[in-house]
This record gives sequence, structure tokens and C-alpha cells, in this order.
Amino acid sequence: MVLDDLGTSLRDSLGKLSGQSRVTEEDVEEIVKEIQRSLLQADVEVGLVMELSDSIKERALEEDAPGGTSARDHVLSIVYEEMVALVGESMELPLEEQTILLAGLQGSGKTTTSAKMAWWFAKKGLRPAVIQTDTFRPGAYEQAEEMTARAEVDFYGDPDAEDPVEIAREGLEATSDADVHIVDTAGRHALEDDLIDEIEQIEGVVEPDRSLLVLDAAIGQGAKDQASQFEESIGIDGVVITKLDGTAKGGGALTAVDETGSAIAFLGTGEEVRDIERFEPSGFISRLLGMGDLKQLTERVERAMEETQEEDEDWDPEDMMKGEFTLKDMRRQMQAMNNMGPLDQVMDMIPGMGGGLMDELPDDAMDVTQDRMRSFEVIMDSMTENELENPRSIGASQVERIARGSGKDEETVRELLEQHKMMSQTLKQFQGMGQGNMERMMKKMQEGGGGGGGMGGMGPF
Ligand SMILES: Nc1nc2c(ncn2[C@@H]2O[C@H](COP(=O)(O)OP(=O)(O)OP(=O)(O)O)[C@@H](O)[C@H]2O)c(=O)[nH]1
Ligand SMILES: [Mg+2]
Repeated sequence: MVLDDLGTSLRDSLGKLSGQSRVTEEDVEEIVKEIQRSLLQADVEVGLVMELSDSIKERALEEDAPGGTSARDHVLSIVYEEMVALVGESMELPLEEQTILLAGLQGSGKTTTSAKMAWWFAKKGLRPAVIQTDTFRPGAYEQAEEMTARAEVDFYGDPDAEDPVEIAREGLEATSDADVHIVDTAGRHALEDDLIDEIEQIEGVVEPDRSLLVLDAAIGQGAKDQASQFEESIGIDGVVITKLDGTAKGGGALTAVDETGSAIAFLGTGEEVRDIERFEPSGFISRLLGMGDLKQLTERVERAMEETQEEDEDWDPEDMMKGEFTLKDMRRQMQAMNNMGPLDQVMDMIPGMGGGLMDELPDDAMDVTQDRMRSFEVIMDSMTENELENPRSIGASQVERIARGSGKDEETVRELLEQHKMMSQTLKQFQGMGQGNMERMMKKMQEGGGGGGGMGGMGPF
């Protein structure tokens, strides 16, 4: 993903600040150099890189860390804020009647994006229609027809027509029942005059409420000229960055956003209709820097807790924060984790666990953990009520019986008990922090570096 190794290198240089209460000019120089190197490698335009690093340098040296904040956290928050400012706010997108025009280079992902966006609007309860005006690319009509069918949205196109401007006009009339009109156009090189004339004419007929520039995340330094040309001819309100699921660097797209003074609207993360997400700057940068998406994680944890509680009426997580952490509590924790979704995604959002760290784990590490959780469940099913409530009462003969009963080996039973002990110790550290205060709990985990690996390192999760 974009700037993938920025997180890693930044964590390295920030790590050196651990325990320091002030940063020196040298520290800042080193951190800023890392940032510059990563941004340039990711194809962010040089001028932009210098601007960003200057403001980080200035702030890191001039601003005092707020009381109680370590130098490391202070610098990290400045980097984070400046990066968020660089990518900017998400483009505003009211859920109302509107016409959206898509423009962009050949193969950037316009047709795919038009169907994806239509799917997105339909999910929000609006009635979208896609109008395909591309008479240039062979098979463009069929491609759009097929994708919009998969998205289950209205579609207009005319494979026999030759004039894109005419198709746009007729398409708007033919789909007048729809609330949101998304007009797909032929791919063009912004520097080709006749194609620019054509999109200007389409724009004149369509009178879009928003014009979006669709950019492949792989676009490099050329993004700047392309973006400014599109901006000049039709005016760009927002950018869609596609193919973020690939190995592309994405820096060029950030440059284009800056050049057009626009905002990112959507991210494309795959070839399927559902592979689209609304851009959200703070979460995007948090994940980019491997800081974990605290806000999203907190929400997900809370939702999972609620779901688990619905399944188990008698359980009150607050009890757990007060008394003993039993094997029953552990089982509920594991169920809560299941409700949160794929483990690797959850891990990715945990501070200190995201980005680089995940890459260092073997591919099947997560499966192993999930398998392990399943084994643990089976083992717990072979325990008595008393054993579940009082794990300390489980001795060698009980381990033997439980292993036999569950069809697992004694080693795994002991691992389960070991895991329980670790979780209950971690939980003790959180006790007294007040109940249900996930955010503070997360913060604590972040400071702790989230080490330990596996479920142990995840504390009570
Ligand atoms: N992996 C991945 N592939 C994508 C994404 N978006 C588009 N693609 C693929 O990129 C290729 C080009 O996408 P199109 O939607 O046809 O691009 P276009 O801008 O309409 O192309 P032209 O009409 O020829 O200018 C197709 O093979 C898509 O499946 C994405 O987010 N991720
Ligand atoms: Mg197309």
C-alpha cells in the first residue's frame, strides 16, 4: 500500500526517542530525512515533500510537548497531523440527487469505479444510474453493462451511437427516474487537445454537480501535469484513487489532490463492485503510519462486545473489570474476537501491530492463531462448570481427563491454561482504569508497544 515502509522506518527512528523528554535538532533531522525518503520513494512530488518536512521540522522544534507527553508521542502526533493535512479532508458527498462526471486516463479505473460508486449509493438508499459515453474503447459498452448488472443498478449506453455528447444527453433523459447520475467517459490523455474538447462538451451537456478525477495509485510524477490539465478544462472536485490493493505507491495521487486543490472521495481496493470505500483521512494515515486505527478499532471492539452480550444475556463485561478473570470470560473474549471479523484485519488496527509487523509474521501465523482458538473452544467444552470458574483447581489428572474428553493433547490443554494466565495478568493491569473505557485501554496498549505476539500480546482481547 501507499508509503508502506514509511510506518516501519518512522517507528524505527521514533523508537530512538523512547524515554527522552525533549527532542534535539539532530533527532528531528533524522526523522524528517526518513519521511522525505519514504515520500519521494512513493512518488510524492518533491515540492510537496519539502513543504511537509519543513512544517514538521518547525513544529517539532518549536512546539513544546504538552505536559505528560513523551517526546516520541509529541513528534508522532505532529507527523500524523501534518500528514492528515496533506491528504486533506474527505470530499463532501451529500446523499441527495446529483450528477457526477468521471474523468481520467485510459485504464485508470473509471468504468469500474462508476459501477462501484453506483453500488455504494444504492446501499445508501438512493437510486443511481450509470451512463456510459465511451465510444472509443472496444467493449466499453458491454463492460459497463455487465458491471452495473452485478451492482444491480440502472444503466444506459448505446453501442451503435458515435457521438459521446449525444449519448450523455440521451442517457440523462432515459434515466430520469434515477436520483444519482454517474457519467463514465472514455479514457484520455489530458494533454490531447481533441479529447479535452470532447470532455468539455460532455461537461457542458451534463452540467455535473461534481467532477471526479479517477487515478490509478500507480501514477507517478506525471500526475501533476495531468491533474492540472483536467482541473483547467472541467474543474476537479474530487479524486478517486484506484488499485490500492496492489503494490502501487500512491504518492502521485496525493500530488494530484494537492495540485487540483480537491479532496479524495473514494478508494478502490479491488476489481469487484464492492471493493470501494469512502476515504477517511485520520484512519487512512493512522494505518499508513502503522499506528493502528484507534477510532475504528474502538468502535469495532464495542460492537463486538455488544453482539457477544446479546448472545449471553447474563454476562456483564464490567464484572470482568472487577473480579477474577475466569475461563468463561476468556471464552467470551474469544467469541467477541470472532464477532469482530478476520483476526488479521483486527490485528492490523491495533497500535504497534499494524503495517510492518504483520508483514514479518509468516503468512499462516494468523490461521494458526485462529485454529488455536478453535481448539481452545473444544477443550473448554470438556471442562466442568467448576473448572471453568476456577481454573486454578485444574491439576494434572484433570488435564489428562480434559485432553481425553476433547480429543486434544495435554500440551494444548496446558497452553490454554497458560494463555488464560497471561490474559488474566494483562487484565489486572487494566483493572482500576474504570470500566468500558476502551480508548484509554487502547492507549495503554499502544504505549506498551503491543509486543508479546499472538493473543497474549493482545491483552484482554
Ligand atoms: N485490482 C484492482 N483493479 C482495478 C481496480 N479498479 C479497476 N481495476 C482494473 O483495472 C482495469 C481498468 O479498469 P477500467 O474500469 O476498465 O478503467 P477505465 O478507466 O474505464 O479504462 P478506459 O475506459 O479504457 O479508459 C480493469 O482490469 C479493472 O478490473 C481496483 O481498485 N483494484
Ligand atoms: Mg472505461
